[in-house]
Amino acid sequence: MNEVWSKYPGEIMPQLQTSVRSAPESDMLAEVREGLSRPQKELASKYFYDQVGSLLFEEITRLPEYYLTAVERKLLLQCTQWFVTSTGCKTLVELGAGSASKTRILLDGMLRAGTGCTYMPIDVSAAFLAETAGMLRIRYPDLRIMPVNADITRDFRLPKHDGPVLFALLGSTIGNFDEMHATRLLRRIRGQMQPLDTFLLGVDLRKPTLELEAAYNDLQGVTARFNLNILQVLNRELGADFDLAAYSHRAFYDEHLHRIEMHLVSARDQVVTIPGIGPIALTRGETIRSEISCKYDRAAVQMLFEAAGLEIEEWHTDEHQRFALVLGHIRED
Ligand code: SAH
Ligand code: AVI
Repeated sequence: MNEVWSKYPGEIMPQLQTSVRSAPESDMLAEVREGLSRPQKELASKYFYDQVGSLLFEEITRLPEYYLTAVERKLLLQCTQWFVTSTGCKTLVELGAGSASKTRILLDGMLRAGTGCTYMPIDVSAAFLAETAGMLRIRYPDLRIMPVNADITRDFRLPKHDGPVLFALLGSTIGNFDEMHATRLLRRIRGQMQPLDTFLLGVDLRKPTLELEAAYNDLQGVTARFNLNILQVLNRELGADFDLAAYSHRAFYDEHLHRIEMHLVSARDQVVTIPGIGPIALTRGETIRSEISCKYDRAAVQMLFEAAGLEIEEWHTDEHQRFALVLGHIRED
């Protein structure tokens, strides 16, 4: 079954769609217009993930400075058997699945335990999602793989599936949302859950600034290329005329807000034109914020869960408390 579910009822996305957008163009245009008209110009980080952006993120996960992926992988290797047997999950629904490389640990566990039969990766990056699904179909011929091309910041529908379901949001993707949007996202997940379903969250933990800033300012400049790619996406998708050579990458940790902020810094006074938005002036040194990456501790995760109607069941972390896997369920009032 070589198809990708779309958020549009009745429509199956073509396998090789190259657009980063799963929302109609006017939504992207409206979001970009709104973000660039704020005093601190801003772009939604979901627009990083066209085919190039998705590949650059994969490269980031292999960088020595970007410890997040390696630590989370180690935790998954330690905990998967327990997660799979204790939850009895028959379906794994993963939000923002990417290449699903770490997810294979969970899929192997589900197959070993004989509980699982369905994997539903959800991602906004349509072509990359189709590739991930294709690779997994070859590797796991006995698994039902049902990719869903959707934007998790909007309401989405899931195809019919068996329960119990393990919903997973890994890789610290929750960090890319501020408190209000993170709460909304978790509520949306909570809204899809049945009483026996569980939720697995991967969060990056608060730690010294030096270590965090190194992870977002790698020496090979891959994160800088990832950051600049968002402008390329706007040029292609919206016909904007950003001159990529006139921007540079900046990432820093805000210790008060407990988050990395990633910006694109304008090298000179310049005017960018985006059809349907018009001319946008940037002064030399002015920045566009392209991403936040919030860092958590247990109390902050607990507050987030409570606000979303969820409860922490288990908290697993590594020996240096760099990253945590949090298992949760619906909170009974
Ligand atoms: N879970 C993987 C990938 C994390 S990168 C890991 O742990 O390594 C973040 C992923 O979320 C990307 O694949 C990106 O395309 C996807 N993504 C980002 N914003 C999204 C959105 N609003 N809706 C759906 N997917 C999104
Ligand atoms: C996908 N997300 C959790 C990554 C992060 O760490 O916030 C994206 C990223 N940005 C720069 N490096 C990686």
